[in-house]
Amino acid sequence: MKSKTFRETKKRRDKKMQDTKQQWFKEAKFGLFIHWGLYALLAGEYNGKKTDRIAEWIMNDLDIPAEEYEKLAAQFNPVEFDADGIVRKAKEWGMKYIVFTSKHHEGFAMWDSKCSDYNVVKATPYGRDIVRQFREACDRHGMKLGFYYSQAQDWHDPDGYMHRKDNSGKNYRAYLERKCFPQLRELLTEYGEVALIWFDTPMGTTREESQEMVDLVKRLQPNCIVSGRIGNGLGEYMTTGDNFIPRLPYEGDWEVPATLNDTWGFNKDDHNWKDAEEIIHLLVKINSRGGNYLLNIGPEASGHVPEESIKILDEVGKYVNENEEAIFGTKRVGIYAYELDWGMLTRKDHKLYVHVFKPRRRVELLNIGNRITGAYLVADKRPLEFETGATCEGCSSIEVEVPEEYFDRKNYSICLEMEEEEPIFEPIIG
Ligand code: JFZ
Repeated sequence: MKSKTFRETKKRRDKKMQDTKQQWFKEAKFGLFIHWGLYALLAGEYNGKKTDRIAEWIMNDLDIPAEEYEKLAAQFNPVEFDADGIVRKAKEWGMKYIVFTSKHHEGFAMWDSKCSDYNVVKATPYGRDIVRQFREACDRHGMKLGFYYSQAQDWHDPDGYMHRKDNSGKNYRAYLERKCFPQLRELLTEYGEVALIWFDTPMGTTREESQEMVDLVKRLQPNCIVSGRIGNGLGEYMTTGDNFIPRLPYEGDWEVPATLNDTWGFNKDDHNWKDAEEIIHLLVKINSRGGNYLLNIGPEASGHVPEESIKILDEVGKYVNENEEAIFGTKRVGIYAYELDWGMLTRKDHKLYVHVFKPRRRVELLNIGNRITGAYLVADKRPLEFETGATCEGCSSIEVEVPEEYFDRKNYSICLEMEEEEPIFEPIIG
C-alpha cells in the first residue's frame, strides 16, 4: 500500500517534471521554421523542368541522380546570408523559437559534420557553418533553437530511405550507424542547448530504432524535446499534417507546421502567398485550440529571404506585438457554443481575450456565464465600459463598448477579466 502511494506520487512528479521542461513550448505559440538547403539553388527548376511539388523535394520529384545533385554543393555560396538578421526579425515578429533544417531529405548537412563530407563547410565554396551561425545569433537574442533532422529519408546515402526512390535491398542499420546517430550526436553535443529535434517522416523506422533515437537525444540533452514525427508514438508533442488545423481544441502539446505560400524550400515560381490578415487569423485560431504555429520561410540560395515573406511577417508581427498578452502563454479554450464571424477567443487564468477581426462599435458575447470584473483594450490596457445581463431567453450576455477611434479598426483584442479561472460556456438552450 505504502509503495503504491509512493509510485503514484512519483508518477505524478515525473509527469510534472516533464511538463516543466516543456513549459516553454506550451507557452511559445508562435515559431519560425526555416527550410534551407541545396534545393534553394534549383528554386523549383532543374534542366528546364519545373517541379509542381514542394521545392525541397525536387531531387526526388525530377529523378535527379545523387551524383548530379551533389554537384550543386560547389555552387552554394550564400553571401547574403545573415543569421543575426533572421533571428532579429523572428524576435521582432514575436516568435519564441526557431526550427532550422540541419539536414533535409536531400542528405546535405548544413553544419560542419565530422561523419559526412557532404556538408556546407567541406563541400561548398562558402565553407562556413550555418547551424553554428544560427546558434550564435539565437544565443545573442535569447531565442530557442531546434533542429529539423530527416532521420530516415536520406536521398544521398545509398542505405537511406528513398535513395533512388527505392527502399529494397538496403541496410538501413548501416545508414543509422554511419550517419544518422553520429550526426544527431554532433548536433546535440557541439551546438549548445537544443530546444527540440524536429524529426520527420519516419517511414519504416521500427519502434526500437525510434526509441534508440529518443534515448540518444535524452542521454545527451534531457531537456531537448522530440517531435511527434519521430514516429511509433514516441514523440513528446503532436505535429499536425502540414498546414492542417484540428477543428476541436486538442489536449496535449501540439504544433501546426505551415507555409506562407505552397512550398517549404524556396521556389521562384510560387507566388501564392497568403496575406498577413489570413496568417493572423490562423495564428489566433491555432492558439485558441491550444497549439503553436510554426511558420516557414524558405531563403533563396543567396541567403536572401524572399521580400514577400518579410512583408507578410512584418505585418503579422505588428499584431503579435500589440496583442502579445493575448497570444503568448495562452491556454486552449474549450468549446464555445457559437462560431463568431468577427473574432476568436484565447485565454489565460482569469482572463478571456476577444480577438476582434472586423470593425464594430461594441463587442457582444452570449452564453458566457462568468462574473466579469473588468475589461480593457490589450494594446494599451485602457479600461473599457461593459455591461452584463441576460438575453430574453435567459442566457448570459456581455457587451463591451469599443472606443470611438476603434470603430473602423479591425485586428485588435480586448481582455475580459473573470472572477473564475476559466470561462464558463453555457450551452444554447431553446
Ligand atoms: C515533410 C517533408 O517531407 C517536407 O519536405 C517538409 O519538410 C515538411 C515540413 O515535412 O512533409 C510532410 C510530412 C508529414 C506530413 C505531411 C508532410 N503529414 O504527416 O501529414
